[in-house]
Amino acid sequence: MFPLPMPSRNKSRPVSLILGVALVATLLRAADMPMPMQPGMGAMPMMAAPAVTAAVAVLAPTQGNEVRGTVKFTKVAGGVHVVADLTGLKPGDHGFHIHEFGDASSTDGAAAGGHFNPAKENHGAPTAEHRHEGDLGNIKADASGHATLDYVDTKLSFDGAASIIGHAVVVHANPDDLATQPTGNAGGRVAVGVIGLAKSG
Ligand SMILES: [Cu+2]
Ligand SMILES: [Zn+2]
Repeated sequence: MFPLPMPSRNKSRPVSLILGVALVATLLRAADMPMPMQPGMGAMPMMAAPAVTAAVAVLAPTQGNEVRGTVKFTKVAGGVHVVADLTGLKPGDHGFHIHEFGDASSTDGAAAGGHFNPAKENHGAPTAEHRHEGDLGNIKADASGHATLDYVDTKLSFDGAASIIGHAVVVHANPDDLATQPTGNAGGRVAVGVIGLAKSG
């Protein structure tokens, strides 16, 4: 083996010296750099987001359906008060859920994804200990297709990863059997509405 030719080493030394100086200069400059903040910002506490206490979903029919209405959610002691009022349904029970995505952009409601399930539970009845957070059970329409629901749900939340805000309410063509995984076998989606912030009180 021959050693590396001297000219190469002689040339490389000044280059590495320059790079070294440049690196030190960069580090010193970074240390001197002010924090990317507005003056005085660091001295003030961060503004906490106001607690969410009310939400609403306005449901619109999917293609070929006439189901529409509102679902209101209000924070109460022990849970969230759910008040729904829908029209245009076939008489009888209809699966009624909160789905994962607040996306009503597809004509069949499919963009709303599956049931909202932040706790990774199985599908179940709204009264079940273990259920998807989005499992609100069924809503029953009378002979004229009008349906109302009024109850306090102990699993729904307005806080953190479990918050229902930004997700979607979906009404189905068929009853939720409260057992079949992971959908309740409730059939097609007849109405979708995104859950948004509402004025409190
Ligand atoms: Cu559903
Ligand atoms: Zn479910």
